[in-house]
Amino acid sequence: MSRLVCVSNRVAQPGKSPSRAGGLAVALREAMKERGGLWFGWSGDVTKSAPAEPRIRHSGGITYATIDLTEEDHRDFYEDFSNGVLWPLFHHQLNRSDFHRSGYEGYLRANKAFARHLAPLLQDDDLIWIHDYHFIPLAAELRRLGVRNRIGFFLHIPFPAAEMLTALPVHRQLVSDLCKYDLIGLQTEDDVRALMRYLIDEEMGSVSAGGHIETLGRSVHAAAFPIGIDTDHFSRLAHMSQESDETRRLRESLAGRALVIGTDRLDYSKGIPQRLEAFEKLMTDWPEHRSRVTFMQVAPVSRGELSQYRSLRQEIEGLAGHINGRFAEFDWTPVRYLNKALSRDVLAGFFRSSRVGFVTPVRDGMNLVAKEYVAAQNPEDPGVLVLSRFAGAARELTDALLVNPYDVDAMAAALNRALTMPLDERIARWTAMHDVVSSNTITVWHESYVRELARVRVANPPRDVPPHLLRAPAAQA
Ligand code: GDG
Repeated sequence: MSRLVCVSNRVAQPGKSPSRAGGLAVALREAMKERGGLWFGWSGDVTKSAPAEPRIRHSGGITYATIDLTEEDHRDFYEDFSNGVLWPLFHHQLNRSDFHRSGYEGYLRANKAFARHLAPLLQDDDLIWIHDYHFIPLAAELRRLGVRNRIGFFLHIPFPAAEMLTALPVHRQLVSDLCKYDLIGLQTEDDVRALMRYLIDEEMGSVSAGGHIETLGRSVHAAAFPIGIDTDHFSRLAHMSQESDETRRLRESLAGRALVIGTDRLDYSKGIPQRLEAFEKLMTDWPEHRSRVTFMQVAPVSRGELSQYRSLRQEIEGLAGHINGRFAEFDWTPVRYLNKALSRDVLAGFFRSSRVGFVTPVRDGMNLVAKEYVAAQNPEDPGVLVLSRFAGAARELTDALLVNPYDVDAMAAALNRALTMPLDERIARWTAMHDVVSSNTITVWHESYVRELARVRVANPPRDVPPHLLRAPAAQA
C-alpha cells in the first residue's frame, strides 16, 4: 500500500491545543489516525526568518512535519490572500474580498516554500493529498521540482459560481494551477458543476459528464466526495457525556426549558447574526416560547487577528445583548453566548441535551456540526435539526428542516415548528438522517478519495501553459 502524504495548512499536532475548532483539522485527524502516513503543513508559529528545515515528529503511526511561516508569508499568504480574498470570495462575500497583488505574490511565494520543504520528504510511490484553498498552486510547484507522484486536491469550502470567481483578477492563473492536480475533490455535485461551468464559460477546456476534464494540455478528473464524521465515535461520546458533570449542570440550569444550540467558529460564513435575529423573531411572534426556550450559541474565536472578524464579534455581542435586554426575566436569560471553545465531549453531551440544532450558515462547504448534531441524538427522543439549504450537508440531510438563512421570518417559523414537533415525526426525520451519517462516514470519505486517486489515470506530463490560455476569451481575439 502506498504511503499517504496529507498536506494542510493546519495540522492537528500531538500535544498542541486539541480544542482548536476547525472542520478540516477534525476530519483529517480522524482519517490520518486510521491510515497513518505523513502529515505536512504549518506549525502555527510565525518567525522572523525563513525556517531551515521542517520539524519532524512521530506519534501514533503518523509522521508530522511542520514549518513556521515568516512574518511576510503570514501576512501575505495566510491573512491577505487565503483568508482575505479566497475565503470570502468562495463564500460569495464579494464585498469582503479585498485583492492586492502583493497578497497573491506572497501566496505563490509561500506555496513555493512549502513545496521546497515537502519535496525532499517524498518517496516515489507516495500518494499526495493536498487540502484546501491555501494550497491551490502547490501541485504546480511540486511538479516544477520534478515530483512525478499522483497528486490529489480536496477543497473543503464551496467552489464559487463562475460570475464570482471571474471577479478575482488572477482567476485564470488560479484555476490553471488547480488543473495541475490529477484528482480534484469537491464537497458536492453543485461544486463540481460550478467548476465545470467555469471551465466551459472561460473556454479553458472540454469537460465530460463523468467529471473528466481536458484542459491546458492535460487530463484531470473532478468529483464530489462529501465529507463525513466518525459517527459511531461521536454517538458514543454524546451518550457517555450525557451524565457528565457539565451536561448535568447544563440541564439543571435550564430548569426544564428547551435548548436550541448553535456551534460555529466565529465566522461570517456561518450566519450567526441572522440566526440571532431569527430567535428574536421567534420570541416576538410566538410569545408562548418566552421563558420556555433558551438559545445557546457557542462561537470560539477564529482568525481573531483579522479586522472583519473583530467587527463580527462586536455585532454578535450587540445582538445577544439586545435580545437579552428586551426579553430576559430575573430567572431566565434567553441567549447564552459563549465566545470560547468547549471540549469535544462536553459539546457532544450538549448536542444530545438540545431540542434543536440550529445550523444556518449563509454558505458552507459541508458543515460537520450538522452531522455531529444528528450523531449525538438519543434515538428514543431525538432533537430536530434546522439546517441552511446553503450548507453542503443539506444535499444529504434532506430530512432536516431546511431553511433559507437570509429569510429571518422563515427561520423563526422553522424554530417554532421544531420546538413543537411531535415525537413520531422527530423520530422519523432523525432515523432517515442517521442512516445517512452512518453510511457516509469519515472512513468512507477518505477511503473513497484515496482509492480514486490511486485509480485515476496518471495525468499527461505537465507542460507549460501556452500564454494565450491564461488570457480571458475576449482578449484572445
Ligand atoms: C471547513 C468548511 C467543512 C466548533 N466549535 C467547537 C468545536 N467545533 C468543531 C465542530 C466541528 C468543527 O469544529 C467545525 O467544522 P465545520 O464543518 O462545521 O466548519 P469549518 O471549521 O468551517 O470547516 C466546512 C469542513 O471544513 C470539513 O471539510 O464541513 O464546510 O468550512 O467538528 O464540532 N470543537 C470543540 N469546541 C468548540 O467549541 N471541541
